[in-house]
Amino acid sequence: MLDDIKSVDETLITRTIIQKAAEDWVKFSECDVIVVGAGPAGLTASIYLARSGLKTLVLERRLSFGGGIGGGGMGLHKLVIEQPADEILREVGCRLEMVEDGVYVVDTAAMIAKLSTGAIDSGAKIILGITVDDVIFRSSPIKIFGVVVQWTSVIMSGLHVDPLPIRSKAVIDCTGHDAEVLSVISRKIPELNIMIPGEKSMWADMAERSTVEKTGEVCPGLYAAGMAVAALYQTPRMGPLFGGMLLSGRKVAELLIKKIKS
Ligand code: 48F
Repeated sequence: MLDDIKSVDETLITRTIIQKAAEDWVKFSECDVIVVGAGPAGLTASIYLARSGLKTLVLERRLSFGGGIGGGGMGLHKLVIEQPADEILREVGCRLEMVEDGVYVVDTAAMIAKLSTGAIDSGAKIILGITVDDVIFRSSPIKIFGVVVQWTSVIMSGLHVDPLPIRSKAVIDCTGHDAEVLSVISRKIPELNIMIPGEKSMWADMAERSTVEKTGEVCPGLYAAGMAVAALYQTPRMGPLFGGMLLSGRKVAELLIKKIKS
């Protein structure tokens, strides 16, 4: 049995990783949509964007998927989903248990696995360990043309290493409560007059509806989905009720598919 294990030259490992990673970076140095953050909103958006044939790159700061899904409700491994968001999870084969009519509970691990598999199977490229640090912009009229990225490990080290730009037709801020891309432009492009007041206190029903309603374009080339929307418009939080995150991700994808493909 041990004789069956293929021997692999160490330098082949190195050459393969460097060459194949470089091929991805070159291929995605220009793409249709950059999704910043692989939480529920970002993963859902990327499923529909990539499925429609748009070249979709998801950049995630951590070395794992799912954003806030894994934390469930106060660390318990369950989340609540309300209709019609259940249809998004059913599409990717995620098991749901009905709690009452139109209300479901889901295992956090299953939701992370199925949404991320759905995004990858649809053709989205997800790269982990990358932090979006800034945007590319042009003035008169102001438009966002992509993002500036850095290894998360470099940012954590505190070393001064210049980042690299990636161009895209659109960028979606799916970075959650801190709305990180929007925060950067609020500081660095003051002419946009964008402020990030942060979300309001909890009101689950209102939060779900307003997050989905206000999901969309913030300025030319830049969109917001998920909790970044609540942080931008100071709408309420909803806690571990996640239907709005999925519907927000699907809505931003539909808006962009229409815009880019028309
Ligand atoms: O926080 P997160 O899950 O955002 P979301 O998709 O969903 C919010 C819910 O999880 C929950 C909630 C709903 O009731 O309140 O909090 O809006 O996922 C955001 C992802 O973005 C990554 C971060 O690591 C997380 O995985 N992220 C944040 N900033 C950056 C980033 C950045 N600058 N560059 C790359 N990734």
